[in-house]
Amino acid sequence: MPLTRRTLLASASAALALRPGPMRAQDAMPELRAAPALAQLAPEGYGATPVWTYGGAVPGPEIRVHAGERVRRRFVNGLPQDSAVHWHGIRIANAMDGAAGVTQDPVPPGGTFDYDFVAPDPGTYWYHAHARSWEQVARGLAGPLIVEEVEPWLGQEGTATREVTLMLADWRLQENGTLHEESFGDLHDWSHGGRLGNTVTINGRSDAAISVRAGERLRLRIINAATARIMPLRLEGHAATLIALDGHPVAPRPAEEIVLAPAQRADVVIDCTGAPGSRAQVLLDAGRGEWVGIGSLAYGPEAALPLSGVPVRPLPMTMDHALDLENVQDEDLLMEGGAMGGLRTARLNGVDRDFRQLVAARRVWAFNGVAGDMDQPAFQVPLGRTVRLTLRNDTAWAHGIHLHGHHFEVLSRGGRTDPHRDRRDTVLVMPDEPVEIAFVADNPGRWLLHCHMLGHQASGMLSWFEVG
Ligand SMILES: [Cu+2]
Repeated sequence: MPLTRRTLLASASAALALRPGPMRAQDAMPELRAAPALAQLAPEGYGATPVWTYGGAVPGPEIRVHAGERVRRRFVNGLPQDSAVHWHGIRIANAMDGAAGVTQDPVPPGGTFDYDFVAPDPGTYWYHAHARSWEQVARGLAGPLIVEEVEPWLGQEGTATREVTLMLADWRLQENGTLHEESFGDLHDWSHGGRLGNTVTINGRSDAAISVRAGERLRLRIINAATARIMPLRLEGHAATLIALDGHPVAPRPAEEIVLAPAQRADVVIDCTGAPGSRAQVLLDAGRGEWVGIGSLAYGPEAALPLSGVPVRPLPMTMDHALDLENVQDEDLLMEGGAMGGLRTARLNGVDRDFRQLVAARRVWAFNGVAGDMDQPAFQVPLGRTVRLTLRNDTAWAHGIHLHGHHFEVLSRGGRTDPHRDRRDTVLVMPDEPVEIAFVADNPGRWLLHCHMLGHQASGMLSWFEVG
């Protein structure tokens, strides 16, 4: 048979058919399907909750890669609404960012979109819907995205022997287990602290029991996937050591209490000092210092392992780029509006409106005097320039401000230098406490900048910046 392109292809495909070896990476495009499903959020005996899921469960499947590897997923939209998937905290190629209407067209019901990107930095990340996110995330569309260190950290001297992901979510459930749908988009919620739920779950259960063995040292990857609830957390009877925030390594430090705004993550190490057969509660401050159990560490009956006894080994520091604060572009982000905020006017559809008109249009917050208009960026910056952004909260509420595509350093809070200078992708800004952050604008494109209280985002706290 003469060797032609046609026969070459025919024999190649025949060979493939005959040798069902492992699929090559470039052939595989695993599906990530969003679709309605039932989830047993409340304890057995209560009704299951109709939710929206990735892969049929809440949280969605944990995606795990090593730093520098590609994440590839064919998103399939089995929802009754347009959607898109955002990969929160990943310094991602702009076209893969999943911001519906900004970096891609929304994916219609029945449609697909292929996400294919490199995850450059190790750490604890997550993915979630970025279309009507105030509803879609509250219905369950979120999952963990874990980027492992290139050189294994787990199992080394002073590290942990095992790790557990704890994805926390906040649901507004009715007696029969269904979501309270009538209050989706409630403007009273949006103009206050956002849609707060009445049931907090860990990994999709309101009575989660995390199995542990006495004596072992654990790395906990904690993710706040709530749409509005700020979560102060404690582990009853356990001393936690903080090792990373929003994926970024920090010099290990004691953390008796961890406060996670929506979208924030913390990695902590704990020594399981409880007795075999005992239980320790995961405690959440539900407001005004009222600590409630939202799950537990459940010790198995096995005899205790010897405690590690050595200091917690830090994660390898991985960030490569340095801030150039000598030659910096200064920008401001002024937050205004909301209940008790005294906002007089803000621009909407290019025209200044009074607060009554803003309420009628369901835009009750403003960034720099603009109530969610997207025609102009908040700022533009040349590629590679360092930006120092001062976040000023002139409202009566806390806001968790998130920048897409970049990681920033927290320089100061309330006018005082931040002792830790943590690197993050989401920062909690309290009323009347300006926060200075800085980042190298090293990722070209149009990037969203918004409050991660998702009802706030939907009602005015949304803008964008352009790099390059
Ligand atoms: Cu907010």
